[in-house]
Amino acid sequence: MRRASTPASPPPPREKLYQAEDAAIVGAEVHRASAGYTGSGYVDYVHTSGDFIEWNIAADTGGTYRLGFRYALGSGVALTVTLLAAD
Ligand SMILES: [Ca+2]
Repeated sequence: MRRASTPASPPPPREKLYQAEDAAIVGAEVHRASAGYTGSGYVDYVHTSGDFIEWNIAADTGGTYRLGFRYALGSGVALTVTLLAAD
């Protein structure tokens, strides 16, 4: 008797964590005063405009990847942030 094969489940997603303080930082500053950050600090936008963080990420293979983005904002402060992705 031949048994039906079970389709192989996809491999679990591989996760990589990219810290802001390790990226290219323009205008902003690395700080450590506020608790709750991961890595060796966090990047604080200190100017009203023009500050940015740039990660250069090389994927192992082509395909679709999911991106998560974690940030915090101090109370009483409004900040508009734009997240851009390019290939
Ligand atoms: Ca960090």
